[in-house]
Amino acid sequence: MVNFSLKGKLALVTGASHGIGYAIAKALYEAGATIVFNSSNEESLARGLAAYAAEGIPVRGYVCDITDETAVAALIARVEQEVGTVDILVNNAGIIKRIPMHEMRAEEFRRVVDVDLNGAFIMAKAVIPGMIRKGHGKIINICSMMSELGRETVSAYASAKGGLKMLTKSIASEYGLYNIQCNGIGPGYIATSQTAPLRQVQPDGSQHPFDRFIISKTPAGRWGTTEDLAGPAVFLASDASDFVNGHILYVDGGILAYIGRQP
Ligand code: NAP
Ligand code: GCO
Repeated sequence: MVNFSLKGKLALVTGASHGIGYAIAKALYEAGATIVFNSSNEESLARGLAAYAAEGIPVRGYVCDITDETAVAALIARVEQEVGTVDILVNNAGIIKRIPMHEMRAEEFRRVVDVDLNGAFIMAKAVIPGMIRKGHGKIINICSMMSELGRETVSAYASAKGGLKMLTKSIASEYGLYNIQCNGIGPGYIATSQTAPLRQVQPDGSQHPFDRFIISKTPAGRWGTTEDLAGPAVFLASDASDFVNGHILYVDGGILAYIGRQP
């Protein structure tokens, strides 16, 4: 029987107070993992802890900005002291700024890349030594459609997520010998707070044009839900994927395969 169980494993999911990170953390818990997560601030952490408690999911949460290497080192040391060595890292935390590139300030571009790419590097660098000591590890980077495609106003985000795809392949290449597998999940368009502006009903009550566009580009004819990512995350976190390495698993309802529905 293929082993999808995460029993006995410790998973750290970044930015998991809500959204995709929360759904992935819940799925890993339901597969047997112990869950720890971080938020960037106390308020979000408190909301996340309340949400897990409401569902009866025991978690430990910490405030930590993933772009702060000193804070991340302290986080991992604290997790190792309080819970154990991280077996599974899900680099989920991320931001987006939708600004036409010629209007975007360099510090805005830098911030997106700092969180979405450098943050994932910092987190992975912090957990790899423990994974080497344990003789195994799973790193799952949450990439994007924008790891493959561009679109207007998301130049920083696409640049970061494209880099995250290559960071995934780099970690897979450098640490495969230590029985560490690093893969990515590339969600399609998922209904979360991050994409809420793209689905907002127009002042005249009509559907957002981008909402209509994504539905026409998705064979399934719908936005993804955070629950659509649960199974792929459990698979990539489990022993069942021990020979899958450096792969980006697109969970996009078929967007990347489809020319789009005729209007
Ligand atoms: P979200 O609701 O905006 O959640 C993102 C999370 O990242 C927040 O919980 C936030 O933490 C955390 N975060 C941001 N900056 C951080 C920092 N410096 N340090 C620590 N945590 C930080 O977004 P989402 O839709 O769930 O997306 C989650 C991931 O999936 C992101 O990487 C996103 O790029 C990616 N993605 C999303 C979609 C989509 O359609 N929604 C599709 C493809 C990929 P707090 O607010 O709790 O502090
Ligand atoms: C956007 C969206 C996308 C999604 C996701 C798609 O503005 O185009 O926010 O970038 O977040 O990354 O996979």
